[in-house]
Amino acid sequence: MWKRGVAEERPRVAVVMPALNAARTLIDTYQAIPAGWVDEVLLVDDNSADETVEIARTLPIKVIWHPHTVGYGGNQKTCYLDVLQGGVDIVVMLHPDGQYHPPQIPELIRPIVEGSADVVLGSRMRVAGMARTGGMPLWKWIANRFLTTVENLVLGTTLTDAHTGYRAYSREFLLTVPFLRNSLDFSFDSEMLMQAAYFGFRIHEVPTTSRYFDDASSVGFRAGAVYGLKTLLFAVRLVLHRLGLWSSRKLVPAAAREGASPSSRPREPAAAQP
Ligand SMILES: Nc1nc2c(ncn2[C@@H]2O[C@H](COP(=O)(O)OP(=O)(O)OP(=O)(O)O)[C@@H](O)[C@H]2O)c(=O)[nH]1
Ligand SMILES: [Mg+2]
Repeated sequence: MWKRGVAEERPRVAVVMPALNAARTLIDTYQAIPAGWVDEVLLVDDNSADETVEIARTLPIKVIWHPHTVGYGGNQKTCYLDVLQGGVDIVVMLHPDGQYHPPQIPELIRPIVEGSADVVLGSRMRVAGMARTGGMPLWKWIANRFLTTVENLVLGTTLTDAHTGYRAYSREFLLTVPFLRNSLDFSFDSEMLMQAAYFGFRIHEVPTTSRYFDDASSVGFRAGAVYGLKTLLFAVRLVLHRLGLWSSRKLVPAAAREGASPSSRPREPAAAQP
């Protein structure tokens, strides 16, 4: 597999970190990114109340700050816009809160580098018991299993963890999915995944570990319930769109433009899944 300096022709890889109040965990997260696998690192700060921006500026990474808070989804919009325009081929979304394990980045990007996937999810459920061992609260585990099952039924997929925050996306995927139309909040991630399946992109899962501790988890029961409900509502919207009853602009693929690879073409939505 490609590693920096090993081959001339290699994809350009960016790690993007959507941050809110990540000052305590940022440096450790950054330092755990494996040397040689990543060409650029971007942190977008969503108007943190702590020293996230000041600390990020001590690192050899690009920092963008929002003048006002927009939310986790809005933050990712800035992340993807910026790296796409810089010519990136593969984007890894890494939470700067230390929840995920940066040394697993090579495994996460491998299916895209090898041309067998467009979207790769770091699954905490691929290995039985791994999520709970990492400290995932029982209610989050149950909610995740339930939502992932519903999404599999709607999308015709066989995912084990549709709600991981550890993901890699290809340039073609990011140029096709109209992500700027997505939600500003945490349901952005659910929408990205459902769009990926609906547009017929190849989704792979690789097992990844996660840790739960105070600084790595801000989603309480209330925010989690809103997230779950919005995820279900988007699944319903997708079904209605597919049936031609209520179209959604989020499910209309964008025409790939400047910077797209020659293979990047707007895709036909996938046929109704069995
Ligand atoms: N822009 C933005 N980023 C956020 C917000 N909340 C959290 N983040 C960042 O997004 C990452 C994920 O936030 P978490 O609260 O851990 O959410 P999660 O990982 O999806 O959920 P749990 O860890 O299971 O609670 C963190 O690295 C935060 O820095 C927000 O409201 N706006
Ligand atoms: Mg977290």
